[in-house]
Amino acid sequence: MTRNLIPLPASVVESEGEFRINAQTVIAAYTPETVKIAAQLVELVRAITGLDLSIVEGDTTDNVIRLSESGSLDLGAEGYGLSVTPQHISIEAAQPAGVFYGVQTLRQLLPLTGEAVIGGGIITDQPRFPYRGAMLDVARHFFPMEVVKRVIDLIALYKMNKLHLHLTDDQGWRLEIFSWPNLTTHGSLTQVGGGEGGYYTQADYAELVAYAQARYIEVVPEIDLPGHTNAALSSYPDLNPDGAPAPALYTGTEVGFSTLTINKELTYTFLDDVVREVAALTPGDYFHIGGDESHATKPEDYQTFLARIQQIVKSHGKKLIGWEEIGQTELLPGTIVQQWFSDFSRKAVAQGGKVICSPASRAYMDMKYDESSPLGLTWAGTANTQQSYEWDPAILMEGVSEADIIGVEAPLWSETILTVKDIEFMMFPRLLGIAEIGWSPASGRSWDEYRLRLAAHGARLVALGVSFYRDPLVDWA
Ligand code: TNX
Repeated sequence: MTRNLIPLPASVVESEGEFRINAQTVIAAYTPETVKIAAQLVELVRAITGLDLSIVEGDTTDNVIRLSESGSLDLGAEGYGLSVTPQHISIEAAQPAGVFYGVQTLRQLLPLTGEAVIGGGIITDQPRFPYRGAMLDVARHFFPMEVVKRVIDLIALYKMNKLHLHLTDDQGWRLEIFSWPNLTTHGSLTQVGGGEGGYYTQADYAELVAYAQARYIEVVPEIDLPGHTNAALSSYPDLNPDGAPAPALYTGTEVGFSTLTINKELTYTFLDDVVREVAALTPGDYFHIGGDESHATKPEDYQTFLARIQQIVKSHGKKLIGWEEIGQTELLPGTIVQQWFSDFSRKAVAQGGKVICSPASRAYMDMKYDESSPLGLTWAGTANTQQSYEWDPAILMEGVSEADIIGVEAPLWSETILTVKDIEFMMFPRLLGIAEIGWSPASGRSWDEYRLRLAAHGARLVALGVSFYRDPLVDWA
């Protein structure tokens, strides 16, 4: 049954017999959500086998792929059971998300060519962590809608459920804000290296959110504050200290020079408007306020700022996420910090906070694989496929244990990333390892076993047209 699944399911028991998809096979689904997932499955099967399966809304017993939402399986909000016998394939889950993940597993069980035969067995699966994400920095270089959709398609296959979009930075503001239009009419006009930049209209962004939602992915918007704000400061002179001129747009890569004006009420009017508009576009729970590398903000101002922004985010009904630096301030209970380089997260945990793990030396998709990588940075070292796989969130920091951690995220900063091919080359295959760390049980995980599974899985990346890095540590089939 197992065909080198990534992420590895919690339990797989193989059995005799096999299911053969043929022209008479039907997909049975009973609820509006599972019918939508069934339609996605029809497309996948068509792409692989050329067969055009029909969907029946109701039961049938033979030659059927059954997708059912059932309360009887206690596998959490995202878990599923998948069984394969000669008569049927059955995917069962308490929630639609679980059905969706069962279908992602089924995709990987289908052979890439030839007859669509799937070996018998039972998979019982659920994720280790509820937050499994990737981040795309659309501020340093802007990426068009199709590129973001491609990233969504690819991360969904590996059961990731969050796409964090780094929407603003010194080099550009990438999301239309109706009440402050100059943020995009001016602030989006360039990017690192001086290219033309770009931005998403609110309609574009809503389309991305919906596209992600159909793949059970929540878009986590980040507005990076109070540093990393040159594009905003350049767009609105009044956001600068009184009398100070607005800075020019910035196309370099050095960071830590910009800050919002902390002791000015207009700053908070601005932020209330921005958070309100972004929150209104966000069906998910989270709002990321950045908070990293605010080297131009005085420490006492940083405290003041965090107190204000937490209230603003709360007033718009969202849960705040910030980069680990916010752990140095007084946090509201339930605040989430994103670890990247230090152990500031411990200070957040001591205040009742939770952690997303993105250790730069392991999980940053913009670190070079090794010195010879044509793209990427090395400030956190290099991270080959083994290094980005061989670590565990629960033993990352003293004083931060499994229960304090909501998950993992693989950020791709885009200072050196210009095209979709660049994105694919840096994310793949490392992202698969991060997805597995977020989903699969920690026990028994080993590089020696994973590298074989990954080697065989390479053909699937090829079939998907992914320009992945053929890391020489893996004996690609
Ligand atoms: C650090 S990680 C940053 C980003 C850069 C990145 C490059 C973090 C929270 N801040 O501004 O793009 O390094 O790797």
